Amino acid sequence: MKNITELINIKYPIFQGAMANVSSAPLVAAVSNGGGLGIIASSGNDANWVREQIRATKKLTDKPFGVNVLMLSPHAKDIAQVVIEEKVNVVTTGAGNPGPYIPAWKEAGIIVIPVIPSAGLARRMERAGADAVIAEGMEAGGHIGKMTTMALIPQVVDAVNIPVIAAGGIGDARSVLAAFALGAKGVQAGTIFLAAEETPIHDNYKQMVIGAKDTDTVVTGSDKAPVRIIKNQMSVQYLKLMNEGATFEELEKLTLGSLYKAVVEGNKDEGSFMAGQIAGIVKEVRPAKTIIEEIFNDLEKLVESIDVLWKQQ
Ligand code: TUI
Repeated sequence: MKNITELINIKYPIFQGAMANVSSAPLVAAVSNGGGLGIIASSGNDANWVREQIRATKKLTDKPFGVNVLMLSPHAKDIAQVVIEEKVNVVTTGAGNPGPYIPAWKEAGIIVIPVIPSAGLARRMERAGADAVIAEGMEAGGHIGKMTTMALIPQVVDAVNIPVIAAGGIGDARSVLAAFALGAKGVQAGTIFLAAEETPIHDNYKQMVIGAKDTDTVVTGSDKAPVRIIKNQMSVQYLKLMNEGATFEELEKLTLGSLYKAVVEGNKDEGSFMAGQIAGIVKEVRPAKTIIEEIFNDLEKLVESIDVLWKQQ
């Protein structure tokens, strides 16, 4: 099995998770220039927007980068075509089954890496021709599955013969080493890049992440589409209404435009600040390259210290 850095031609086995309305050209290029794999989040944007972001990213980096196609999006089919036309290196997918698109992407020479929340879907993706899978635990921010990273990764690793990338709760060298111990060949991290210097979002969003402690995220949304966000006035109100049996429409009113309010307006009370449970370890705004290099510099020391600890048991 080829390792992930060779497969994609990147320096470090770390992907920047696609974050809706957050991971556009400036962050994506900074991560790829820093030795990881930057990934454009197409989220709900149309195919033209994605094409512009691909072209803008290419102006900022000559390194490989990816595009995430959200299966829930009404523009998924058009975006699936744009990534072929623009010769994107890597496509990741989220929130659904990309099976029907995989043959055309493979035909175009694209490396295809779906995000999956279970071993069953990982197996289906392997059969459909995926090059690797990203197994995402429910510690992650945004739309999540039901399994924890700790339980999900080894079961996905046992289920498939393609490389598994671990996502959900990845914050520093400790979680990267843990992911490798569980059998992952690489990691994907979103939350730690929210506070990257190059991330083009309102500073209040970065401060919300920096200010969050371990227990400060909550899961909103329906059972079918649970979404992890940082606790604030909006999330408290949302969960209160949900517990009182509010209708889908009433809840929808509260969340309408809430991601825009977070990312663009920095509205701390009404915004939907998607972030993972690892937000508590983010302490300052730093360049993406520094965030990546610190993880992989610390990794070697950590392996040695764990070896010593283990032998003392
Ligand atoms: O996609 C994500 N995270 C996201 S997408 C997003 S945009 C959004 N905003 C509000 C509501 C809903 C979406 C924000 N965060 N992560 C990857 C991920 N994929 N997590 C879970 C899944 C997933 C779920 C079901 C992947 C495949 C799947 O397949 C079901 C099936 O069998 O078809």
